[in-house]
Amino acid sequence: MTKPILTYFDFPGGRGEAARLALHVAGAEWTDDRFSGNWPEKKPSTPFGGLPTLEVPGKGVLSQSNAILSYIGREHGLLPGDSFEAARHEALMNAIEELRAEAGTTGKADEDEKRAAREAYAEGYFARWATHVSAQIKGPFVGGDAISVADLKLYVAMRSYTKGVYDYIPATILEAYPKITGLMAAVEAHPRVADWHAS
Ligand SMILES: N[C@@H](CCC(=O)N[C@@H](CS)C(=O)NCC(=O)O)C(=O)O
Repeated sequence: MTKPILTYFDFPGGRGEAARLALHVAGAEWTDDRFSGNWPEKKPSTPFGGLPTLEVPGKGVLSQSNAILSYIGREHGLLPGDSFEAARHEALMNAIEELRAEAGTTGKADEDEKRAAREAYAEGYFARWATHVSAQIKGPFVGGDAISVADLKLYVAMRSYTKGVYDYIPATILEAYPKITGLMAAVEAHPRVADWHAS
């Protein structure tokens, strides 16, 4: 093996898509391994029982999406060189994982309960979260003019909302947060991101 292998489920979203985008934006040589085999069989062989993983030649298998993004960011200049500023970007990535966990609690089996949970989430947790995140964005990207792995993670996570993936959460929910929609537009306009979407 001469190139890192990024393994993730075969869909263009979630924790793995941000890492795919990061490797592509970085111009790295890498293998895009889209797992479609027997997951229960493979799961125990991963470091923490989940995907994505990044296998790095001569090093080993790295797990946890934020650690993978930080590693790619440090290796390829997609995290700021200043330690504090890099940690601020990593804090934002952690906040995205917290949002995912909270959103996960709204997936009720009963439709009425789901609607109530999603509406409360949108007006409460999500609104507070998006206000905090907006304050972290210098504009257009988190750190100002340079794109980072935190921008890519935020972009992928927020795309689920603008695509209306969550029942009972309007696809317009981000319109109240121009810093976030501005960041998404800037990520989408980045030539390497456009190239990824065209390929
Ligand atoms: N904290 C981990 C969570 C990993 C995770 O739960 N990944 C999901 C896909 S996005 C997964 O592997 N789900 C299948 C499972 O947990 O069995 C990370 O950030 O990478």
